[in-house]
Amino acid sequence: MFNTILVANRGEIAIRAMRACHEMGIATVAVYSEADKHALFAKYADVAHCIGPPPASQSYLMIDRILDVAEKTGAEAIHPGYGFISENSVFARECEKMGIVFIGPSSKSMEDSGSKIAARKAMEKAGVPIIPGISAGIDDPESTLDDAEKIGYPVIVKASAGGGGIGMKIANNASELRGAIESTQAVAESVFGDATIFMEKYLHQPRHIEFQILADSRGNTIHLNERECSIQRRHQKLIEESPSPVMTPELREEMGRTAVGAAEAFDYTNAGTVEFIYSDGDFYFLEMNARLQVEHPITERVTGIDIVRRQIRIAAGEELDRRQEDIGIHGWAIECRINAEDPMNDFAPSPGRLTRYRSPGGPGIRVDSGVYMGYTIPPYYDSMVSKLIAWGEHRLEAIERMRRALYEYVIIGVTTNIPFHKAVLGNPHFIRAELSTHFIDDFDIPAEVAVVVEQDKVKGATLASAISSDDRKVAAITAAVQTYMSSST
Ligand code: MV4
Repeated sequence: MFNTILVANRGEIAIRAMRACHEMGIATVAVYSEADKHALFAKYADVAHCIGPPPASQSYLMIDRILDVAEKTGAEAIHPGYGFISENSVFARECEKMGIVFIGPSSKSMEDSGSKIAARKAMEKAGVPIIPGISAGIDDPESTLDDAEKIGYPVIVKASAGGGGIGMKIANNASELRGAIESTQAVAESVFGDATIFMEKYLHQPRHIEFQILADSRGNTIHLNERECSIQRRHQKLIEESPSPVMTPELREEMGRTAVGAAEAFDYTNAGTVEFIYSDGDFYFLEMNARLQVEHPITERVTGIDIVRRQIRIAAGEELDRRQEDIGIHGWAIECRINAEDPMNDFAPSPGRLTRYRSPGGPGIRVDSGVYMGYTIPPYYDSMVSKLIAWGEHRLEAIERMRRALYEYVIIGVTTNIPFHKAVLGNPHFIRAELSTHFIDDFDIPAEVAVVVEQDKVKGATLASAISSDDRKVAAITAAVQTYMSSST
């Protein structure tokens, strides 16, 4: 086993990776940008090295500096977290060359799964269902128009180097398709430096269901069931749950077996996720995420398996200690991403100082966070404050606990999306599990959030007048209190 691991990431995920290291008796090295000098993860590590003067947003992409620190500190392995260099095959290859273990798949399998067209071809060959479409780059728009007639409109044009929804365009007819080809090509070239695009049939209002994979380097690949991530806004997931409400044991068996087949076709090792799109009882491969994902804790909660500890053991060459038949599902878990952003103002980021901070607890609650009271959230990175995970014996109990925890959460100094989560968790469609990737578009956010904010104000005012009879104090408390807590807690 490794003695020292460098964590090449920031925030809650850096802490998550280091927690596993500390449990396993492994020393931790953090790298941080100038902007993260006071971040919790830099304090949490055994040693922390600054790798970044401004621009702060670039530091965690500086391959040479990260590898320098690894050499200097004698780290034998690097945990990349998610985002930043986690799916960078060049970084993984540099690690391989230097004899440093990259805690993730090989650079080769990262490359093979990274190209969407190559992945479609590989999946076709492996017998994994793919969305009806063309498994080749578009170079002749005219023949593509013929192909689209055969597939049937609407179609969607995507960048081969893309992912996460960047540079996709839907076309309802031939003239829209001409425009979609041109604009997607331009975006693909400018964002990914690769203008290769392809086309698929557009599936209306699908659900997003993904399978967690664990694969060791000795030929064992298993799945840890599915997560449903249909509640998203502009390709950013906001609420995830496991299991998926649409799943049956038979469908899970089939999709799970397919996901394992997909991972094996990429020669995949370590933890990864196979994303599917689910529509009207059919499912199709969407992409392979070659990293640990933000939403991994809900899978940990319902399977009882610590995914990060398994990542480290797999990277050290150990054999998986579980077989597929050992994997169960215990209850239901939901994750809400708590972001410093304003749901009433188009989710505009709201960085700033956390003048008060108190996270929820009690039965079934897990909070993964990288912040503390008095910490200033910098404006350079994503706006996540924490991941709030609620577990219950069944879906409704998980929802009830999540709502209770959202009302326990005290975050003052920045605007958060907590009222948005309260609104969704109280929405009848959500409670009935009528989900789709269009849920948020069909959901009147300003109206629903306004109702929650108004109700909480009344609750706050009632509480405040019980605490104080000073009008100014009551007004201040009313404004601050949107929780079960008084502002003095
Ligand atoms: C699609 C689709 C409908 N039809 N492909 C979005 C992210 C990228 N990985 C692929 N995405 C989609 N591809 C076809 N042929 C709808 C989406 C999509 C989506 C997919 C998963 C999760 C959320 C989504 C939100 C909007 C659109």
